[in-house]
Amino acid sequence: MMMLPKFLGFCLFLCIHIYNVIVDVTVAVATIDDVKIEVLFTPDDCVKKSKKGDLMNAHYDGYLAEDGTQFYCSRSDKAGHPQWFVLGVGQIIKGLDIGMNGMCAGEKRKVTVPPELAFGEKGKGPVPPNATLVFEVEVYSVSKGPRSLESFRDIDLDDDKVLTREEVRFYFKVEYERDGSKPREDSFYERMVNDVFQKSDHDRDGLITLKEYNIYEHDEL
Ligand SMILES: [Ca+2]
Ligand SMILES: [Ca+2]
Repeated sequence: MMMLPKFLGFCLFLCIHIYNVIVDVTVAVATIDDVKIEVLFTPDDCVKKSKKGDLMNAHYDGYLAEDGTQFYCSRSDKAGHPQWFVLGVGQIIKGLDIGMNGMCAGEKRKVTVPPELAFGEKGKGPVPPNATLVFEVEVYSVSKGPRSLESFRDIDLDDDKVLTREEVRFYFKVEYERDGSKPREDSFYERMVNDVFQKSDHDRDGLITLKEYNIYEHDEL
């Protein structure tokens, strides 16, 4: 006679489980098409366009679509420096990973992102639950990002399978100036290096191993 409640309990567990799976599927429905992209400005020379894995430098302002409240401004964050990030690998919210694809240096866009591709039903900090967000982004530079095995080998000058700050800095400098961009002051590259080590040197020993570096490739292996 005790079988029935047990069975019901199991069924309940199963039903909740199935419900969760269905909810998960529902949440994942938002797609690339749900990100609205408006190009506000395109420079004359707009040949080299961003793609997944590229290292980008950009300013972005974030607003709530509902009432236009500004919730983020990179110009007032971190002493106003534009943000460095690798595109398409989850360092920025999904909607921006999608909405900032195909941009060139100098380009400005307005990107509208549904909550599913931003902070979802929970929200985060000043962003309330289920909020559609509008970002105004301005890209300063697009360069080959430090993520492929090929670029690891390029960066690892002494071929010892770990990257030092000096190796990463040298790589950025060469990559950045390769396209004829004018040389920048050391602090410019220092910030890039800091950012990369912040995101990749997980054990904080001042070196990036192949394993730490490959975090960018996890979805391509
Ligand atoms: Ca090395
Ligand atoms: Ca390390």
